[in-house]
Amino acid sequence: MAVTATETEAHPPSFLRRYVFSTDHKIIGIQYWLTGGLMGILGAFLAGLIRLQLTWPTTQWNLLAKVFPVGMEGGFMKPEFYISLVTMHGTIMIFFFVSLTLVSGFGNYLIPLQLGARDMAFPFLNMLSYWIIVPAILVAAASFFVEGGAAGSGWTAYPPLSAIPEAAPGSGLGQTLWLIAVALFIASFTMGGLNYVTTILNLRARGMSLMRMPLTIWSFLIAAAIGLLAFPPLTAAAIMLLFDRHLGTSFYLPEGLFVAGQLLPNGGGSPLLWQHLFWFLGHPEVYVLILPGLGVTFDVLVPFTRRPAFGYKVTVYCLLIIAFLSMVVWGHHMFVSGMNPLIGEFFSIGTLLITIPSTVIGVNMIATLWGGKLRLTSAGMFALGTICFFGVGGLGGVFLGNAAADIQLHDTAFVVGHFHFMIGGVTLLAIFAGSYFWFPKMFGKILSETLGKIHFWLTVVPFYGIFVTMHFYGLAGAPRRYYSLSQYGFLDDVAWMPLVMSTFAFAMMAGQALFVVNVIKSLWRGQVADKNPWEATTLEWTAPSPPPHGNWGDALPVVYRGPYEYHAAMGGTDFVPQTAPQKGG
Ligand code: HEM
Ligand SMILES: [Cu+2]
Repeated sequence: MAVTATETEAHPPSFLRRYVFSTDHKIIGIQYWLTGGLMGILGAFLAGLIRLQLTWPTTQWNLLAKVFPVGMEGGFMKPEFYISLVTMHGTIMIFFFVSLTLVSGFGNYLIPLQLGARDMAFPFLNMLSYWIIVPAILVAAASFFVEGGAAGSGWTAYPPLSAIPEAAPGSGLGQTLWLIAVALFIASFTMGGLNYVTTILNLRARGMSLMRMPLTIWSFLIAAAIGLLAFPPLTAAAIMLLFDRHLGTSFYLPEGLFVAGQLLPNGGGSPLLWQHLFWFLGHPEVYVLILPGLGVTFDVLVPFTRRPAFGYKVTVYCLLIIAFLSMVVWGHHMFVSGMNPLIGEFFSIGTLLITIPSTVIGVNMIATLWGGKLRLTSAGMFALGTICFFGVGGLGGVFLGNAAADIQLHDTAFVVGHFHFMIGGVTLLAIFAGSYFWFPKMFGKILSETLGKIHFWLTVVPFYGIFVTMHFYGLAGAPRRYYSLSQYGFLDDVAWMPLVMSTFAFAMMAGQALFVVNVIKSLWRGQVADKNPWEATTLEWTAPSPPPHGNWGDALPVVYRGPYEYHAAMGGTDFVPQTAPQKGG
């Protein structure tokens, strides 16, 4: 299946086969990275609209009325448009930004390179997985322009709102398109997952034992495995939801529902069934995104501390334990669903157990810094930021994992603040850490460090500003997914907070423009990168920047040692690549 070097030289492929319908893992990785980046910009734009509404609910926005003539009729945001924005912001950020950039982008790019392979195990399947994502995105984007607008039942799509087309404007065609987009995403991610697991288990270079794999690879392997286990239930759930919507079944619909004064004929189903099936996917999905974030953080951190990753094996075991626990704690999203308190206790304990391996990983990250010779590059700074966000996010999780506290905090802005640190922040910073770090390999140019550092501060400071404030806004009782909160007297004391959050949000968005500028500027005339600009040890740094089709010329690399042999104390050449033979062997 894999390409050989001679095959590549024999017939140079056309432009279309080379850059568009390519089966080369590096091109596919870059396609995912770019597509995900564009979706991140779209998701941020939607977040901007949400913030506008929450901060200035009575202001008239004539320009926006021109862009969204229905949702912003007369310049004022309709409630149903607001909830569509929230739904699509969450959906796009999770499924089409973080999943694509971090997991599919870096995964496809790095797995063969860090393992010493020529390509993924199934290159055609790999190309197909990307080209299924494209229609998924088009379907999701089109839903903004259909009657009733985009889906409006949250990224969690709870029935009955999502199951009854007449329930609300966004429950119509927009919801059906949402389900199709998510189904296509799952099909694509499943193909990717099969490719990841097969490639990692079967295509490692000689000497690359499992315990010599970089932590990034471990995190992709584990993320792919949980993805493969958790996605099928959502697929089944989504098909059942489509049946409820279009074929008159009642999987999720109980008896006695009225819509517009009419009694619905459904009966016998339960909306809670969806919540179980959704969160059986939804919680592991969080780890499908966060574990690669942690893996990438380690791989970026280590070359800039010039010290081996502290507790490598323990980190691997902790990742495995987290993966296992992540499959059995989905009920912590449902504490208020009226579940038996004993079952709630089970989910609470499971959730709090996750804090143990998570803390160990955090401590290993910090211990990696101990005694190191820090090189504060943009990539290294983003990796340090990831550790901080992981800590803050984890602290919020301790509150929410306790059923007794969660019953107060559920569906408040506290939750939104918490999950933005974890699934928004850890992953966002890891994406940037990885981008600054591997950009030279991907494109042969180094990103500007000055712009990178300003970008770092304009990301991290506003992020704290927005989402720490959001925790307190939630503690004051502010509910999430409400299109206007100005009429609630109990929020008078904290009425200044939305402006603070929005100011930081717009500052942060402006800061992200620096990254786009940096990418364009550096591609155009950035400093040319040699093979190993960061003096790092893993295999990708022994290939040219960027590597040719087939990656390694005629001979595959051979691995003699672990991934992180740095000796800060040594001075001079303080690192030993994985391909350096052991002395006397
Ligand atoms: C520019 C930075 C961002 C800002 C200012 C922002 C802001 C917001 C706001 C205001 C809400 C809605 C709160 C509500 O009314 O319920 C929200 C929801 C959400 N955001 Fe973000 N966000 C940002 C980035 C991200 C990122 C990077 C992710 C990545 C995973 C993300 C994932 C979500 C999700 C899953 C929801 C929940 C949607 C739902 O309730 O169905 N956000 N965000
Ligand atoms: Cu969860």
